Amino acid sequence: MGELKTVLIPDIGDFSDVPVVEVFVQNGNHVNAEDPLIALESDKATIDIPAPFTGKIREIRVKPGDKVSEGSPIAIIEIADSGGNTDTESVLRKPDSTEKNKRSEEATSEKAPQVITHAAQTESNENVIKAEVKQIYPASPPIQPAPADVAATKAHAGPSVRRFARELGVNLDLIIGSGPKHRILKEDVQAFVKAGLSRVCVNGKSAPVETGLNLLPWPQVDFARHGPVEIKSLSRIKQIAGANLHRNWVMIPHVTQFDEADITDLEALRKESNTAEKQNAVKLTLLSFLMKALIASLKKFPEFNASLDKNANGETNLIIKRYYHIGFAVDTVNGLVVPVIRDVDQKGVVAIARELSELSALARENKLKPEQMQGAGFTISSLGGIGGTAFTPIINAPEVAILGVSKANYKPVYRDGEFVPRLVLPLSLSYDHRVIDGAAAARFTSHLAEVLTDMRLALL
Ligand code: CAO
Repeated sequence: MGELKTVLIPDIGDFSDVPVVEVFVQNGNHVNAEDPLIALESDKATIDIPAPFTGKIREIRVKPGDKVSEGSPIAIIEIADSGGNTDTESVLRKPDSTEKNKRSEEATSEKAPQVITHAAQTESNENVIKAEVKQIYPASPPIQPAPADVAATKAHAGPSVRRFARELGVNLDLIIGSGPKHRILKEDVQAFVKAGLSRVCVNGKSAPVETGLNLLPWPQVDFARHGPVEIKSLSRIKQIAGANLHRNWVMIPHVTQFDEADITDLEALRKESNTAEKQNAVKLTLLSFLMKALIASLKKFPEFNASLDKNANGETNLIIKRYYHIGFAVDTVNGLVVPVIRDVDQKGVVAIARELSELSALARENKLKPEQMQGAGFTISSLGGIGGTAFTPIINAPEVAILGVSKANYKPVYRDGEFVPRLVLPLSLSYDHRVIDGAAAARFTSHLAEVLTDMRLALL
């Protein structure tokens, strides 16, 4: 039989009567030097008391709940190597000051603990995992969902730390502790939660939370150094419109759905109507038919004629408008303005065309009254008279969608076994993805294209 030595509580600083929270060993267990024997928990820190030497546990002198101070006996170990310390009665192992300082630094440090995955909990591959984790999360760990039964984890931690982790919903399997043998301390759990709160997951990896756009400053260039320049101030309309466009572009998650409508028959009807209507001096433009067709689609898909709104309790609602006021973008020398035709659903194509013409004339003369630019539920931006095949219009907040229209062109369309020339109108619908799903947007443009192809559908 080897030599028996009593292990005493070493110098644990100013602590006394510290409760034992966990005993890690049992009679007969083999322990290596530095293996934790018991854990103490003071108000400020969790302290592991390690075995001072390798050997077999012959007696345990403490149980959870006992209070101990420096010099209290913990256990009797039969030492394996009799060539070591031969002090027969007791061994008071004082951790050297460097180790003590390191431990207390670790206990109070805000440095995040390292993290492992579920599949990787064995000691053998721990170093590899630690290296991988360090690569992926150089500074701190990601938020991971805790398993349903956090207490069932095999992580190396005392009962109070487990309880603490359970209360916070932290999965201890995801933490490599900073205690001896990677024992998880309360501070490790706190650091894990802190790190999680300050990070978000992007593509499965953690990323710092940024509240602003955190952009680089705008480049300052002296253009005159590179050649002759002319300085022109922005019009008032451009300044106001620019600020609105900027806000809308930044704040609304835009998606643009592209589609095409066969307007061959519509264009024939429009041309024919214009011949007959000439006496009234109102030219029926494509835009007036578009507005009429649009009302049919808005009635079928009401969430496109809507606005997001926060109520007094901070809850977000969708306000669906049961009126149909349509804005249309007008290009003027001073910039873009958006007059509004009210109650389009109650007007015929001729009345719409008349109003379109009057309002665009007022817009170009800079004579629109504020009320003539208010109340739209949906906006059309038509560049068809100019050109282009498609574009991504910016939603006019607080609306949730805008229809861009580009130049119609004849295209070969395959019909009944042959290609036939058809006049095809490109549609570009930008929508607020917080309100409208992609499928709804595709249904909306398909429906609108159908109506434009056969305007009789607008009457149904
Ligand atoms: N495809 C092919 N031709 C088109 C067309 C289209 N989508 N839309 C209009 N046209 C034709 C018209 O038929 C007309 O030809 P005719 O004289 O032979 O009939 C010609 O182009 C001019 O039309 P228009 O532009 O004067 O009339 P409109 O009703 O179509 O448009 C208005 C009125 C106010 C929308 C337009 O003048 C305008 O200002 N458009 C610019 C809008 C804009 O800047 N949008 C960008 C905003 S940024 O998001």
